[in-house]
Amino acid sequence: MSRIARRGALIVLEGCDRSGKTTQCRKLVDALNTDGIPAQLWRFPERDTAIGQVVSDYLERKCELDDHAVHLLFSANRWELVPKMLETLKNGTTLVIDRYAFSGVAFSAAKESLDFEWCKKSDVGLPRPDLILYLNLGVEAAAQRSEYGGERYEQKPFQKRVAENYAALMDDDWKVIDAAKGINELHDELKSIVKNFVLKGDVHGEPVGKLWT
Ligand code: DGP
Ligand code: NA
Ligand code: NA
Repeated sequence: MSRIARRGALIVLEGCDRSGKTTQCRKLVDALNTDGIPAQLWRFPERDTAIGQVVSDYLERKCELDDHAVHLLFSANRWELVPKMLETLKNGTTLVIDRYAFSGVAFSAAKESLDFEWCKKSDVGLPRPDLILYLNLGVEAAAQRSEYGGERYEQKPFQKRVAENYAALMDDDWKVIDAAKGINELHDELKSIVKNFVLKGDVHGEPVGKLWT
C-alpha cells in the first residue's frame, strides 16, 4: 500500500515590533492542531541555541557587536535550523514561523552602516516560505499598544525605517493584514487564510523553494 507523501507548509509571519505577531502565531498553531492539522510554532531569532544566545545578549544590550557581525549571526541562527526545518516539513508538519529572513533585512538595513542588498545576501537560498503574512500596524499605533521595552531596536524612528524596508521587500505574494484590530478578530482572519491555504494542498506536491533565487 503506498501513500503520497504530503509535506507541511512553511508559513511566516512578519511585522514591526508590537504588531501582535507572537500572540497570533501561538493562536494560529493551537487552532491548526485543534483542527487536526499538524503544526509547530517556531521563531527567529531562536534564542535557545549557542548562536541564538549571543543574539539574545546583543538584543538585551548585554554585549556590543559590530553591525555586520550581528547581522551574520541572526542569519546563521536561521541556517543552523534549516536541516531540522526541512525534516519537519518533510514529515508533514506545517511550520508557523514568528519572523524570518525578512526581519533580517528590514531590521539590519535600518542601520546606517548596512546596505539593503548586502543584508539580503546571507539569507539567499534559505527555504522559501510558501506563505508570508505581514501584520501591518502603523508605528504610532504600535507604540501606543504598550511602551517599547528595553530591547535594542524598540524605538519609533528605527521602527519607521524597518517598516519602509518591509515595504521594499514586499511582493505580490505577501498577504498584508491590517493588524489594528482586536486579537480575536485578527485571529479569525489569519486562521481562515492559513486553513484555506493548507487545505488547498498546493504545496504538497511541490518541493520547498529557495529564497531570493
Ligand atoms: P523578537 O524576539 O521577535 O521580538 O525579535 C527580537 C528583535 O530582533 C526584534 O526587534 C526584531 C529583531 N530581529 C529579528 N530578526 C532579526 C534579524 O535577522 N536581524 C536583525 N538585525 N534584527 C532582527
Ligand atoms: Na520584539
Ligand atoms: Na542601511
